[in-house]
Amino acid sequence: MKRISPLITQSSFSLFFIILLVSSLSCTSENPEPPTASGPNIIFILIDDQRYDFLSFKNHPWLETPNIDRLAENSVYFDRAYVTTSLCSPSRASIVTGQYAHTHRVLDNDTAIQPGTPTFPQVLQDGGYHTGFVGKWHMGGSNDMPRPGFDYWASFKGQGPYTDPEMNINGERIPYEGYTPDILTELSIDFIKSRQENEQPYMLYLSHKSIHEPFTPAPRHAGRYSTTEITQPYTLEQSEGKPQWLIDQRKSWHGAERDYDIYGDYGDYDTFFRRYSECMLGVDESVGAIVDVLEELGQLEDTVIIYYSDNGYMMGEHGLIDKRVMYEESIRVPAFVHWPDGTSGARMDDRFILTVDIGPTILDMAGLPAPESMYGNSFLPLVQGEEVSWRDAFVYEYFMDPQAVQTPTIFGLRTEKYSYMTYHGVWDLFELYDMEADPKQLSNLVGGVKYGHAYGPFLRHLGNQDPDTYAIAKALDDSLTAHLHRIDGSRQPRWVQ
Ligand SMILES: [Ca+2]
Repeated sequence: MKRISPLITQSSFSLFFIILLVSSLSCTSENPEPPTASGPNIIFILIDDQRYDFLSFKNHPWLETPNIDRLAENSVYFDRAYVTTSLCSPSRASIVTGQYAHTHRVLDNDTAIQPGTPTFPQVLQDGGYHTGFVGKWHMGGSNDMPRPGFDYWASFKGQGPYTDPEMNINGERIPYEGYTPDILTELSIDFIKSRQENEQPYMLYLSHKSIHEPFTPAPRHAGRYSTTEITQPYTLEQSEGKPQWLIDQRKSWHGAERDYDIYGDYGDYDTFFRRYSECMLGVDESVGAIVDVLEELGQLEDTVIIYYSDNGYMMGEHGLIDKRVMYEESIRVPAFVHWPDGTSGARMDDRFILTVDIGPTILDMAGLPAPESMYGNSFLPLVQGEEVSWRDAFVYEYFMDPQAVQTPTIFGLRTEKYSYMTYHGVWDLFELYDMEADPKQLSNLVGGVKYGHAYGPFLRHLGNQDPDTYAIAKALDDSLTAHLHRIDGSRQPRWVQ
């Protein structure tokens, strides 16, 4: 038997230690300093329930939003910005994860994001950004504790109140007095100012709870529009060619034929509309205050400001109030990017951008790769005026909410020309609108189908009764299915199979 000489053994032993030592030294030298980030400061402002046309910038006849207008006029304004699902928490989850609701599975206003799901704030923090969150998080019921990915946290439970909120500041609950949107603004300004002595870039996520119900304007704005003449939308009375479930909804708590007493004691349509509008004045002042502090610090030109809303709002169109449905007032939102040093000038862009694009875009601005789990695309090339191929259609989905069962599960496809809406779990009409000829969505091209008591797939009845329109609808239907499959979705969601 060959024996190992003690000398060799000793040498091997010493060598082993030398390797260990070198390896240990090498680990120490590679053990990184915290990553450094070199991207711009980024402020993401999210408004709650602001519909796309609710800005004086968008030619609203009497609403006053001078501060947002001033910013929007000097921005790349996205005139066709949409949400992929029109409900607060599911939409907010799509924003932070870059995923559709069928993937992140925050399908109602109580569910939390699954632990471990990559979010853009987490990637920013890991990439060396200092990250702050101020306002309504709402994903996870009444849990107001700091979420992963944030160095600074100032939030509250659920929707939070409009006045005197108990704020959770970095894990400690502190009572505040005053109008919540003002308090969120002050905390945001404190955050911005606190970062001035630090070269590390920051990302501030200001997540307003306004202009959500119960519409509660700041005391200084209450009554501002009390004498303003309110005009109801001319689509309010229109119900011909609509699905029966939607006609029935007119009398529900999300319908225009009820008492407008959802959460607040509005009593009538005019009061309902006026209070929603007066809430917007507080949001406008908030944006103005953020702009003022950046100007004061000489940072308005090189700070990215992204403005978006988590969903739109029906104000009586088609007899509905609230959101959830796929009509434009519910899914289209105001959106712009103000970044004079990073863009090639103010302009209007009419390509489809989506909530799921926000995370990838912010990470792109920060010079960080988006996780593969994010479905959306960075619209930074659009902001910078580059020629890129871009989507010409997108999927919309909404999953029936146990707290609002009058709206069924929806799968839809919005293309440049058409808006196609299918309903899951109800025997009823689908909807198809030619958006070029009928932007207010009055004439349902498949609304004349006699469904009766025949039941069975809607498209089969359409094919029997109107072959020409069937050809259009079938192509859209196939495209919807293909689009859903590309994002790992299905019109037969796995959890109901
Ligand atoms: Ca909302």
